[in-house]
Amino acid sequence: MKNSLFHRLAVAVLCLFTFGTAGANQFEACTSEIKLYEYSYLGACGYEQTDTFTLSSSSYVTWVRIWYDSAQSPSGISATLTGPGVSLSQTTTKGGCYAGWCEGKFLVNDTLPAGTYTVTASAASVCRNPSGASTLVVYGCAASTTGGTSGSNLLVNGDAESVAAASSDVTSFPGWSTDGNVTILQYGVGDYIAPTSPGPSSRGNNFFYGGSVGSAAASQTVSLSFAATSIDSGTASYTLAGWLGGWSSQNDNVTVTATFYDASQRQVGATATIGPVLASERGSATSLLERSTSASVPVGARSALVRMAFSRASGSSNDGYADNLSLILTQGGTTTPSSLTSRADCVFGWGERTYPELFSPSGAVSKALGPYYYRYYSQTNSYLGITTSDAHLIYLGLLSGNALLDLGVLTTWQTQAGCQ
Ligand SMILES: [Ca+2]
Ligand SMILES: [Ca+2]
Repeated sequence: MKNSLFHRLAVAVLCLFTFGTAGANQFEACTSEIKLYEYSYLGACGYEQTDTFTLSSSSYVTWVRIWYDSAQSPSGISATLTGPGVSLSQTTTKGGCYAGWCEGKFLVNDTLPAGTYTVTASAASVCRNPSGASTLVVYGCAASTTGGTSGSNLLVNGDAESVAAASSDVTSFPGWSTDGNVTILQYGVGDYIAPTSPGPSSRGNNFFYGGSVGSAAASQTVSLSFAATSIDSGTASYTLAGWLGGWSSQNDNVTVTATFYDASQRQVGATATIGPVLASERGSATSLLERSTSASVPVGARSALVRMAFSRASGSSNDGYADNLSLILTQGGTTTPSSLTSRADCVFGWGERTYPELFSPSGAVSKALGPYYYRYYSQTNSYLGITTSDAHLIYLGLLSGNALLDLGVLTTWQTQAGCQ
């Protein structure tokens, strides 16, 4: 016998997930389009034209411009774009023309992961542009200024996982501008913090620390323009959160701040701060403690500068430690209580570690949409989420025949997963 409530909920969630996936693009449009890559020459004239471009970090790509000779290809050109997780073919949209050369607009409008991409234009008319304009230009937003979405972490590489497990110091990594001293290191290397030290249950491989200097800092700017209307009506709020700590009885520490700026780069409102976490708060144990602060986003804010500053008190290593940093903006009444989302995130992380055959790749970004909070796993085409109204764990994927499966109350799974 069909449970009608279950059925209605399943249909609702199916629609929601479908909308959430398809609708992601409209929320992540660039607030200020820039050239991500520029190349003056695309192959040689006379046969299929192929070239590559590289994105050094995950970026929102709006479109790729391919200049072509309109006299030779009066009806435009067709092209393909292939790379990590993408394979697109289309006839380019005709843009502006100059001296017989026209821009073919290859539309992407999606977030592309870091990597090398290949553009192939099947027209002999694509070659060096005699007007001097670059033949191949990739437009979009650097990931650190991507618009973002309500309810999801706006920080790029807030978890230090954008690089492989760092068995030795890594001082150059995506997302952050650093002074060259902030360092990513793997848990368990040397005498630093261990995988089993008190801290987040879902901590990945790596954490941030301050290197071997007295002061070290890293920062990134995130755009808040996607929520401009809510911000200016005073109904947007933010939560700055992270796990912060240090080593043994030393008072080496890290402080994380978020400073808000308006469209003219003038500071607005108060700066949000979490940390420092000193040795007394850690019971002199090498560990990470969760810290967060929430408030209304200052009216007029269009961007936030998030900065982690490490300070050394003892020894040679600057042992302020940080991981799982997040800045989350919520609009109107759709706020999910952060304690619920952090509990859900912990269970999601446990699910990823325990059932990689169901939930891959691990570390998917959590998203809030309406009364749901969930992660989508592209490799296994499945969802793991919660209903925020009654805090039930829900699954949708191959194992459930792509129907919603209610897995019961979250608290049961917290216990199973060892989450607080
Ligand atoms: Ca981490
Ligand atoms: Ca130290």
